[in-house]
Amino acid sequence: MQQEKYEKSGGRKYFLFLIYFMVLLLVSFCWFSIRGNRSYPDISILCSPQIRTVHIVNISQLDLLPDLPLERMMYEQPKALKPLRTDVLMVTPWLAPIIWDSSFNIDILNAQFHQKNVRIGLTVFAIKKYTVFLQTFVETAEKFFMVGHKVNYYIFTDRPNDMPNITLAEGRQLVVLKVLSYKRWQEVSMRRMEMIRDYSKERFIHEVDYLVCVDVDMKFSDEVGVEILSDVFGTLHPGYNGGPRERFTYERRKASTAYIPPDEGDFYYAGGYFGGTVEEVYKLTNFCHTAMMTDKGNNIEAVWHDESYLNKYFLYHKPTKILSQEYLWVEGWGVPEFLKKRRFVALQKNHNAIRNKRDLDRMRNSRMRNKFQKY
Ligand code: UD2
Repeated sequence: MQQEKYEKSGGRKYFLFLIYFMVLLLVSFCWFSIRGNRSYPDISILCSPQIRTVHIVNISQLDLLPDLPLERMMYEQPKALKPLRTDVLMVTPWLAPIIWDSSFNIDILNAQFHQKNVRIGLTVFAIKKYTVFLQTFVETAEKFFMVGHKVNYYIFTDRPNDMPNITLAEGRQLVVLKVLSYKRWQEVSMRRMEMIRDYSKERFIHEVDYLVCVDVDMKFSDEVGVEILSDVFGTLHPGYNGGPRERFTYERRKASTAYIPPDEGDFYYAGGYFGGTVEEVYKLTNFCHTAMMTDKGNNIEAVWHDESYLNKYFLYHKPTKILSQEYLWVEGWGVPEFLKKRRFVALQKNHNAIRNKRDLDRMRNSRMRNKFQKY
């Protein structure tokens, strides 16, 4: 009798286990089908709530695109045989535009970017004494940076209490990200790549469409708008107005991952101004940080730190847009004829006061006297 009871309950357990196993199999099938659907967006496999039936429905991502209203706009007609500027290079050999004043119509661009309802993240680091630059940076950005668009300021700092209180325009917000500081200023500058990479993955990808990554010891002095946005962009360094590539201060030691041979190179890009979609900025910063770490393991540091790795990246992953020196000039420098606007300028800073003493002594004795006087 007991034996029979035992066999009955054993059989029921076996039956329940079988049902459980089949349900698990069906759920896994649905899950992997839906995940797989990311790479084949035209097919969706949907499970009914009871998970008894599986329907195959054709939905294309293109069906979900919103209808955009067509709006009439009045502006000067572009002429195929009338170049907008003849004194500067307006497009690279890989067909990336170089952005100069008079080369674009901001009204057309604003209309396009407003339709996309973009949000732009502006990242800036103010570690240790560099917090003194924050007030001017944010105040001038409020006046000139992406006016009329949605902006998130991401301020990375080890001193959140030093953050000045600034009233922001509607649609703009300021996010303070508390991060570690490093002893050497070179390390502080280089580690920005790692932090931008990590925050891109964890946070920025969910919050903004584009990132613009700049130095803090700067001020905006004219309009910087959506004309700068593209998949991945870099900026011409103000110290080079078309010199030969072998004179660029790329990393020239073969032992470094940032090495560039003398017969390669397009432009010399500034470390203090790059950006693009969050995905592209993630790729760029990941490359630079990984390369730096490889060099660190081999006891070598590239000559211009993060800037050297950035130049290496842009050599083999060409930027889709390039900002001219209008977007990065130096306060107190003369203004050449080709420079119609100075939109973002590096402030003269007292290196002695802002960096620590030991590094300054080393700088005085090396060719690194002034970051912008590279040759
Ligand atoms: C150039 C580049 C910079 C970087 C550096 C590498 C430009 C405009 N600047 O600037 O991007 O590639 O060369 O040598 O192209 N910082 C702190 N606290 C510190 C030290 C640095 O917050 O103690 C941050 C801060 O945002 C600063 C940035 O790192 O703007 C770069 O440091 P820097 O401006 O002193 O470097 P610099 O002038 O040589």
